[in-house]
Amino acid sequence: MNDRRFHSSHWGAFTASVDGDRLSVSPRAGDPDPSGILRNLENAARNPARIARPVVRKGWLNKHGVATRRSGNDFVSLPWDEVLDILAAELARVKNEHGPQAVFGGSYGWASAGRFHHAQSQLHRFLNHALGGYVRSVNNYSAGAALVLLPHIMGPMEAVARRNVTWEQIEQHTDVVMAFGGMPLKNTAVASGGISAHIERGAMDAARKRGVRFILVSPLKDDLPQEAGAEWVALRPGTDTALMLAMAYVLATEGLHDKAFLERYCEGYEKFEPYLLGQVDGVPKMPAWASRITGLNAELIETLARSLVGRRTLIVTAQALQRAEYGEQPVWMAAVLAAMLGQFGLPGGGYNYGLGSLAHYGRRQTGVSLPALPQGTNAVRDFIPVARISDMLLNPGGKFSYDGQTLTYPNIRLVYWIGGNPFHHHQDLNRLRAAFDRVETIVVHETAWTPMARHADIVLPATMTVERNDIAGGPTDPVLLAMHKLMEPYELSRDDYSIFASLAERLGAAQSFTEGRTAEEWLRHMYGSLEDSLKTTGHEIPDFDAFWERGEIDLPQEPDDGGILRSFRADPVGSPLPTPSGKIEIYSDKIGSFGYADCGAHPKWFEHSDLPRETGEFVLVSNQPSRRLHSQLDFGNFSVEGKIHGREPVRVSTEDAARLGLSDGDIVRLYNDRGACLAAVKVSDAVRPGVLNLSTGAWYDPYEPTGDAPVCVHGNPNVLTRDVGTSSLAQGCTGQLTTVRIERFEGELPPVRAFDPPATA
Ligand SMILES: Nc1nc2c(c(=O)[nH]1)N[C@H]1C(S)=C(S)[C@@H](COP(=O)(O)OP(=O)(O)OC[C@H]3O[C@@H](n4cnc5c(=O)[nH]c(N)nc54)[C@H](O)[C@@H]3O)O[C@H]1N2
Ligand SMILES: Nc1nc2c(c(=O)[nH]1)N[C@H]1C(S)=C(S)[C@@H](COP(=O)(O)OP(=O)(O)OC[C@H]3O[C@@H](n4cnc5c(=O)[nH]c(N)nc54)[C@H](O)[C@@H]3O)O[C@H]1N2
Ligand SMILES: [Mo]
Repeated sequence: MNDRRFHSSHWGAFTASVDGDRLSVSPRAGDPDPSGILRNLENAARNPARIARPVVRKGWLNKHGVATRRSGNDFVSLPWDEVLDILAAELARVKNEHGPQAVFGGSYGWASAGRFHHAQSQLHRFLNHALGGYVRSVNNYSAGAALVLLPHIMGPMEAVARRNVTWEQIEQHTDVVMAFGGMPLKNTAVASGGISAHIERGAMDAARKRGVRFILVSPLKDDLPQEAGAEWVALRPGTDTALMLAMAYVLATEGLHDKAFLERYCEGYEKFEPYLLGQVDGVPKMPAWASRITGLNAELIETLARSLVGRRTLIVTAQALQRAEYGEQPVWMAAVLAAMLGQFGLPGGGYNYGLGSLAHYGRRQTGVSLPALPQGTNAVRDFIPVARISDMLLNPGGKFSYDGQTLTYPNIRLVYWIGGNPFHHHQDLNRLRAAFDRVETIVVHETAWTPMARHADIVLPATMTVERNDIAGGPTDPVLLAMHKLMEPYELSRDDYSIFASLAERLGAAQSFTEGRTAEEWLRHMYGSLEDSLKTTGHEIPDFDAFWERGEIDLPQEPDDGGILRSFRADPVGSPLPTPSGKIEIYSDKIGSFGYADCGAHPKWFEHSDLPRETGEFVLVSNQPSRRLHSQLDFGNFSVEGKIHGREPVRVSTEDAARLGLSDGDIVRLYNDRGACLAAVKVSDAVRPGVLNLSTGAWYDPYEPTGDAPVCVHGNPNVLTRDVGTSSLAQGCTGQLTTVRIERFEGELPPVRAFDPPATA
């Protein structure tokens, strides 16, 4: 096969042809700034890290129904039919003995692009039809705090993040962009569902050329691209709320705040101001106060605050800010600061949560909702906020707070995970291992031997997208893309759909799960429903065969209208915000009524409990990796080329490296009370002193897998991070920041075995 065919991924659309065992991948012709991450696909599909055949853990086969430690690699390979029989019987046992509320099907993760073969949709549909339901998870690791907070204070996250300020508006209208956490191009490489064109570099370049001023507030200088020409404000991580409060203090005390805007469009500024001025706690939130916390010069804070007034100013916060303890506060305080500047709802002004964190934001909306696989009905009511997985497994029957409710953790016997990697996404991996030890059975479908697959009892090999046909599209992308099958399935791997169809048959649910359709028939069916909904708005698209042949078609786009914030500005009475007061809630009676000590009725400065206090301690920033999406295809060419001696690089500031006597390529051990990992030093001027930067995504590679707290020899930061919620309000993930120590690794260097498949009998 040598013809080029169309395909798509979360990091961009492409065409590809097969060259022996490799793919030759070219970015989609219309993409002005494609991502290097595409190169991870070159050597992926026939990589030895793929899972070749279904396997079962020997220890589990001998005594299943009993919780065990799963760190060993004692797998036995069995024929598909036999494994499916064993798994169907186990699902039936758990359901009959404990009910579907003993099955955790939250299965968080990004899976891959494709509307039909979307792993979680397949799993949830299967569990609903075959078992009657499952314990689910709500929210995500990305925006755990913002998803819960924003509806209380402004409106749904989508309205604040997605349908708000666009790159087009910034190019034309904005004077100043103040970006807390930046808008790194590495992050806008990605959008779930696929991207036909990466526009962010061009947009920042054009804006800058028109004279837009970019201010980057971040511990890392490369959180904005060169093209933005930004001023770098290198604050201490975790202290943005203090900086924002001090800027607000300057506005309030110098009478620079927009009183008319606060009066007309906001609720409760007068209840917040006494806190700001120090009348409540005796601590005025003045620049000198914030200077001690943020490490920034007090005059700089004053100048920054004044320089935002009277201009079309846009405040942006990266998602990273809220992926930390008290993560609700910077999201809320950024909204208050923007409200005091009065630019909300004006083109290119106000506040856009998350702009620049993903390529979903800052674009026009697709004018039709894309078809999705129907999920059926889940009869189980129990759920967890997604990052409370270890808490749930370790505390069955335990109580926890969430968004004004007191909920109970269910008692989970079986965990079914597909399309996600908890050993990538979750914090405190040693605690996670202990939590999984409490479960009777873990089932995983995976494309490759990820650490989660190694941790399962039943491992089923799944196809990659390049081995099946699908359709890709995103909510803010103007192109619907065909994902053509490029290669045959690897070894004995099967599509998740076909695996679930076989299981459903064994559990008497074949017809309701498949509705009698093959995968190809589902694709046509889903395309048909898109055709139907477009027709109702007077749009025509070619039929499925023509679309398939062409490889892509354009979808209608919504106008760039600023969404509900713009209409609220135009008419606050006729178009109120969907909050209790109908206004921006600087003060929320509702949140106040929950009585939480860690998130009150207005934004406040809380000092993080996990930041350096002693000499020798550093803040570890574990941000998103530039060479891959999360842990996906960590064995791919582009990802591997970024490693040093096969290990993940940790960036150390030039100043700290000199003081510690470290240079490029040195292997170091990063450690704290929770765990330790090895990484390779990269000295950098882009890192604030006192900060270390180890991005996420290196596959967890424990040196002694059966030990209690083994060293990860590959460089996974989540052996170090803390597993606590953002607050009682949202219980979001707090993985971004933690305190560590660093030392040169002495002794014999252990090999990296992360990508070697386990030995299988
Ligand atoms: N310390 C720290 N931790 C973090 C973060 C952080 O900032 N710091 N960020 C967090 C964030 S924002 C997120 S979103 C999470 C991401 O966490 P995840 O989404 O869990 O990470 P991925 O590596 O994308 O996992 C997707 C998995 O799905 C598999 N997969 C792909 N296609 C298929 C398929 O068709 N079928 C099956 N069965 N499997 C498939 C891939 O091989 C991969 O293993 O991580 C979070 N973790
Ligand atoms: N290449 C690539 N792109 C991705 C992803 C990926 O895995 N790879 N993942 C995607 C996903 S799922 C998501 S949710 C988004 C996540 O989007 P974000 O959460 O915004 O991404 P991060 O890279 O974790 O963090 C952005 C920057 O915030 C800065 N930062 C960290 N802590 C602080 C702080 O306390 N204050 C300030 N001012 N800055 C801080 C860090 O320097 C970091 O580089 O990225 C998406 N984009
Ligand atoms: Mo995310």
